[in-house]
Amino acid sequence: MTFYRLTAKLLCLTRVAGLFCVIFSALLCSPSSRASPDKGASSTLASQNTKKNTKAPHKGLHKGSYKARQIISETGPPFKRTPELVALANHISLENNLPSHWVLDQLLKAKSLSKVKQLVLPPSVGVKKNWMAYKERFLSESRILGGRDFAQKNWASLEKAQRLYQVPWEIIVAIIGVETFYGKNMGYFKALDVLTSLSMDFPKSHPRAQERESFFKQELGALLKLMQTTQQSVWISSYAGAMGLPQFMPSNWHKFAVDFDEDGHIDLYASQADAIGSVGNYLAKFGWQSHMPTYFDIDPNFDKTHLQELLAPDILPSFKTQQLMDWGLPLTPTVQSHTGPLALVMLENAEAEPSYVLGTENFYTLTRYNWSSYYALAVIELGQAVKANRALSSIQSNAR
Ligand SMILES: [Ca+2]
Repeated sequence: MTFYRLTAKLLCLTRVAGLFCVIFSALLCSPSSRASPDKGASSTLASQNTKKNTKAPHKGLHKGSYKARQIISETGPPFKRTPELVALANHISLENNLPSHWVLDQLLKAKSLSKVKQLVLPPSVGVKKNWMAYKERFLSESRILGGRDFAQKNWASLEKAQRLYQVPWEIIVAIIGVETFYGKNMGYFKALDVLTSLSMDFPKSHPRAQERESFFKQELGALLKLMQTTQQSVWISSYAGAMGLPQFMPSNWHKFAVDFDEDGHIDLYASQADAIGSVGNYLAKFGWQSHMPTYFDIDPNFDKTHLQELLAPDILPSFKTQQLMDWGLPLTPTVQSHTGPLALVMLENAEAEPSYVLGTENFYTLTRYNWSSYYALAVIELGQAVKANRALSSIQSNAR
């Protein structure tokens, strides 16, 4: 996720550097529109964690699940049976219709992770966002070629998802590419540890501590429900609890995950098909519209007289094309023929002039996956690059 997070990836060769790059990236690109950074943040961490694991996968993993290159490498002291922990167990039990003694038993197995409490804090002020740096990181040659290979391997599933959900295959590939580098970086925490830590000890210094703590309690309940339903005890996640190839939070696993390879169970770690279908389903449920562009380019030298009004709705498409023209934006005939609302999206480039695009409702839908315009545009451009590379490979193959 997130973020933001850019060139820092290159610095993530060690775990310590990984922590640094998460923070650095967040500073660079965390968009103001982002109301819920956790998912994005998790993905970014996952993406940035390039450290290769060589140990055997955790023995607790359920057969057929994520067996992995990743291992659980973060731990801490176990939670004690305090009144607060018992109260949390009772709360989750009631909310999710789970046996309270079973919930408490699970929470007593969780470890308190001080690291995740640091990672969920927002970036300190002073570092400017930088779209160009962000883009450079996510549109690396290895990520583009990885997307082409992922598409090649999963072409039947991608075609099926595109047909069923009306979401372009390259968008689905790009989301999985940005989130986890096509499954290479799905995190190295136990989701139970992460979500219990963030439910019990969410940092009070966070500007929205109460809201975030409540969010993580809900996600902890959703995870426990998954654990009980599947009888799988270990779920690997990012530092914010995002899981699998598409980095779904537990509640999203319940709401949007699908058994796309029809083998009888949903596995977003080991089944690339299930991940593909689930991403398509997620975007469809959030209103993806077939054949609608995601954004239009705009000449950055447009009249800035009404810039404040234009940026006020942030990424929410709010303006008709006539309104934009009335305020002096030079719209091409193609944009003028667009019938839906548009948003003027500004992406900062550190000290350089910002970039602008006109986001459509599909652009907005992408930000429902990760509440960031930087994220959405990176996904779009990575998808375009993967699609172009695949087409080029096909031409070269046919020429041989
Ligand atoms: Ca399946």
